[in-house]
Amino acid sequence: MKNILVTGGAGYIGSHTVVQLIEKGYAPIILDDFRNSHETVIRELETITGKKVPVIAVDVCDKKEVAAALEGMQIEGVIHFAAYKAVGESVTNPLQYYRNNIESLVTILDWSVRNKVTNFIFSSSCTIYGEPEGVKEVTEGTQPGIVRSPYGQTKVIGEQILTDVKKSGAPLNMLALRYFNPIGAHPSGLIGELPIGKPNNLLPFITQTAVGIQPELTVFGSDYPTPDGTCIRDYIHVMDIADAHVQGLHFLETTPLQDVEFINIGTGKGTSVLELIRTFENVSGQAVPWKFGEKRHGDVAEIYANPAKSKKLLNWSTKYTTEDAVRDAWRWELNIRR
Ligand code: GDU
Repeated sequence: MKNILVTGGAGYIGSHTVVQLIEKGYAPIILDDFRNSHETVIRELETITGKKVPVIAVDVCDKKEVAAALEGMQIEGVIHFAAYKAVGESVTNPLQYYRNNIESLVTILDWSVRNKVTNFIFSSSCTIYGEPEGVKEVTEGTQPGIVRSPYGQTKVIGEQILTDVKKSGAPLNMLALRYFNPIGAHPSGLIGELPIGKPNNLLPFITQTAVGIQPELTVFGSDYPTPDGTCIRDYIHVMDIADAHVQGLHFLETTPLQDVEFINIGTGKGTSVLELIRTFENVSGQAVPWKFGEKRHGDVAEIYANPAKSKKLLNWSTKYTTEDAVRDAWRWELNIRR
């Protein structure tokens, strides 16, 4: 079995990817210091998969500890999720974001090159497109607009680091997957997104409002140039994103690459804020109290993926609908509140 190191493997997308790696016959090893995740996730992963999941609890930025913990291990592939991801927090605390997100990538890439890892997948984001002028459906070739948050900049710089490492002749085969808006949870309801404090993202805010933890949802902005005046995003089930990593590994294993490949991971379908609220209400039978509020600084009016490249290269497409994702997020929310 191939050992796959999954940094941030106890986190939201990481944990779902670990499940699917195990189901597809890989041997994932989680490297996570649990600063932004919960150790209970490991137990749930073992319940879902029936397998013991090895965990290395070190900070991925710590070069010495990483090297010591991985000493002698044969690692075939690395999937690097470990990073901070809150856009607003990155604006107030940019240095924390630059230090953590860049240092972790540099450390694990350096270890990977030195230890002859073959395949490497980096978590990028549609945030690297900023607000591209006059374009709503973005392809990997779309000319990006200005990227406004330090979080977004860490993804732009991360992609550049991959490119430069490849150009230097490193034999790594590398993919950067640009996720759109991940939502949903494992259909078992055992793992999902665990926002710490008040959620920043829309669907966790909706589900927390429905259970009464948040009194009311504020819809940021009502006069965007979209059919209902609210922002449009490409919401994608986290299970589909996890699957894209497994397909990504298959691709890397069979295709020696001359350059880093950058690939959109989205559904190709845009959904407005009001549409997502309505979908939630239909699926759950719960009303969500909401009101319109001010626009949120830096929000793009409308963006969704052109997923053609992911289909072609990774032989991947989504299997879950928005309804499935909302239903699974709701099951997860009810499960953690019991
Ligand atoms: N929204 C609300 N009310 C809320 C929360 C969100 O109306 O309480 C709206 C936002 O204004 C936006 C939409 O819901 O129109 C989605 O917002 P999210 O915060 O869930 O997602 P974003 O599209 O802003 O952010 C996502 C990722 C980021 C980054 C970014 C790239 O969460 O990590 O990658 O996409 O644009």
